[in-house]
Amino acid sequence: MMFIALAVIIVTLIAAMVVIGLIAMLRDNSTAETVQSTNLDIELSEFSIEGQLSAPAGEVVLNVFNNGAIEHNLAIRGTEYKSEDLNSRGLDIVTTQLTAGVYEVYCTIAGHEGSGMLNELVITEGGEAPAAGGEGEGELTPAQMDQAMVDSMLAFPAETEGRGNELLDFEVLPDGTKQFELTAAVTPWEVSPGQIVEAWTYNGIVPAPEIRLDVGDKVRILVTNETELATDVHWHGIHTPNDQDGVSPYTQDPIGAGETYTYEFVAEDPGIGMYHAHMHSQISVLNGMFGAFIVGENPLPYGQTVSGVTIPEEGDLEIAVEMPMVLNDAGVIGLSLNGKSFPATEPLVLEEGSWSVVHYYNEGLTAHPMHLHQFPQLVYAKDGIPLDQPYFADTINVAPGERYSVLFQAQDPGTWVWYCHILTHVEREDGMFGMVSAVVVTPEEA
Ligand SMILES: [Cu+2]
Repeated sequence: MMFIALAVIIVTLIAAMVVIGLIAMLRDNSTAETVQSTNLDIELSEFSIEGQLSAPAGEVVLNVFNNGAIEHNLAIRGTEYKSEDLNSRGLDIVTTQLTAGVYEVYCTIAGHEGSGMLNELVITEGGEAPAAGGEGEGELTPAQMDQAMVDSMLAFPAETEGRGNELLDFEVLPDGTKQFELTAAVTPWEVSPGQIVEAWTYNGIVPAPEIRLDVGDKVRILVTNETELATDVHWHGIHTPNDQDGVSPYTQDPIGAGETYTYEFVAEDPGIGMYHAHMHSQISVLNGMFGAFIVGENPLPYGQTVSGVTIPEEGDLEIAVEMPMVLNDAGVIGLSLNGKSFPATEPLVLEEGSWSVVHYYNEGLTAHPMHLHQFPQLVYAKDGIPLDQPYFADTINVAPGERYSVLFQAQDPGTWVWYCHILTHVEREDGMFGMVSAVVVTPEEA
């Protein structure tokens, strides 16, 4: 009996193994005949599309990952294939059927393609090995790259429509109050020549109009919201009563679409501040709703000697140009200085020997080390607070929300470049762009 039982078990096991083997063989055959599927990992960021960008024809599965800080997506031009809009660290899997050809992949969010989110997806004939180096690089020859860099630099300064930081006019009311008007709206803005984006603006410009007050001014600011989202305005770095701080719903009701809201306070302290929306700031501020707000006189270190350099006394120190330098790196505006990307940035033109004051503001998402060739910059105020011990630096790292005020003397004629020293914020394979400007010093009149 035991012998028979053992024989039955052995025969059953052998039969089972044969059946499993047959099923596996059948499976292999069917897979090989029906579907050739390739998985590609593609990474989105500010502002590039990188990763595996080559596959044989057939089913191509795109694992689209947003490694940037702001929202992005991926679309294949000329097809219906498009990922979801992905928040930072978001992933979407897009299954496509593509025939051989070269497809443009891009981000459909306004301004992102123009800022660099464009690449090529190469689909080869089925069965061919993917082309080597299929990451969209090496498309330009070294000579072409040299030429593109020179051409982009010689285009500076390029004309574009619109200029930010214009001084905001006000009306003086019978009781002496200075009344300003701001309108928040989505309006076109030319970031660099031909690159027109749907910016979120105050009074149609990026950066918003500069507000200047004297200490002690009574101020009234009417804010009309023509965007579709509710908003508010925070006076960053300016002392106000709590109910004027602009943080809805804590300190006020949100300003709904189509509504007008009035802020009213006394500018009691000097300040080098900025103003921007607080609600939905990751949309509105990054897309352009920010501006400079200055109260009172500059706290310059008159007569002080710093690192062996004596700053002239008040009355002897004439400031030829005082300007805001507002940094941004995200939204539809992208990597920019005062709302413009090189070569549309504006040079600071100074006569030899003249003095200039610059207030750096960072309204973006990452720090930018701002470097000026040749002239040491005397950092005399941080966030509008005068420094007891001002210091010279040639590179000033400005983090989001910070302000640094600097004084420098333009001592030598020539074009001196002035830029963010994070090199990918200023150069691409196809030339210079983004956070670059220059101080142009003209020889002193004989
Ligand atoms: Cu930078």
